[in-house]
Amino acid sequence: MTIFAKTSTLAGAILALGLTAGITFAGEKWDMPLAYSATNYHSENAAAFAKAVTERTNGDLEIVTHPSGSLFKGNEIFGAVRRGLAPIGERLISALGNEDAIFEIDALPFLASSFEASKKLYDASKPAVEKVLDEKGLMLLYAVPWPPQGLYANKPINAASDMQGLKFRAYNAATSRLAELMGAVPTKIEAAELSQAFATGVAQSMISSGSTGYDRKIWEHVKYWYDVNGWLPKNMVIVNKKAWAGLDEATQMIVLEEAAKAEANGWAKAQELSNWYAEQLKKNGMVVEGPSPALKTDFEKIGATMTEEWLKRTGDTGKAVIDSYKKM
Ligand code: PCA
Repeated sequence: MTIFAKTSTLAGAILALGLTAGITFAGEKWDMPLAYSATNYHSENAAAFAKAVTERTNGDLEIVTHPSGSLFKGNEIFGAVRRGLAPIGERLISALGNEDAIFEIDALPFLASSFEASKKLYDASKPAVEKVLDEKGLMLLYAVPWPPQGLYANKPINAASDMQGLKFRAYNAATSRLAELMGAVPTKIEAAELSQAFATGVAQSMISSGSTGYDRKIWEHVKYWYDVNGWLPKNMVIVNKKAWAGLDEATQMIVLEEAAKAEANGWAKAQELSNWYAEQLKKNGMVVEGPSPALKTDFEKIGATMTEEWLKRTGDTGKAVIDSYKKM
């Protein structure tokens, strides 16, 4: 007994020493919370970015990703990075409408509904997004889109009126508003909790990409996906400016270079996987179709209403971004 106790104390002491030594000599460790599953391309891209930074700085800056909302839940990540609880993290831009309405530009239906248009919208909105981030003590590292958004439902939907009363899983204020305009009943649920929500009947429909449907094996719960091609919201990786200032210049350069690579790789991957995801939904028994003309018209009307509402909230800033996007 005594010997065991002594040994374990000794082992503990050695371990503690090792850990301290590790922290002292191996440089800084940045935990990077992510909201989406480890196998999703956003998370894989972030993990590749983290690995590249860690290797190129020889461990002076070690970045460790935490997918699936395991460190902070999706809706906590922005606040955590802002308060410095995590130095870096990834968040869906359009879910930050409460922080600033400009972030919702990413989920205005039919404003930008292809990868090409979405890239233009990114370029047009980036200065405004970066300005707001800067005011909040944050910096943008990179942003990557989700594939085009479509309508998932547990029954055929031929017009917006078929959505009347359906429980709708929303991922931001814009999708909640869209649900309301269709007569559906929205509840905000993070992707990590999606399967549970559909399994228990808390959700019967949602708008999201084929990517999230695939990740969450949505075919176990709903049969229909209408590829309405509404918009392509983006995730962004942000860093706390105080944490950033703590890095030496050479390390900052490496992070920026790897962020640029991650952005390019992420856009390419999203595009490459877009059709593949739709095929997987089909292979697993789902009906994957374009929207009926009536549904398309309904969505376009709703999109126009939402853009108008958004312009009222963002005023000149929003208008300037839309104008510069339209000129591109
Ligand atoms: N997937 C994320 C956001 C957009 C998307 O395609 C989600 O459903 O939470």
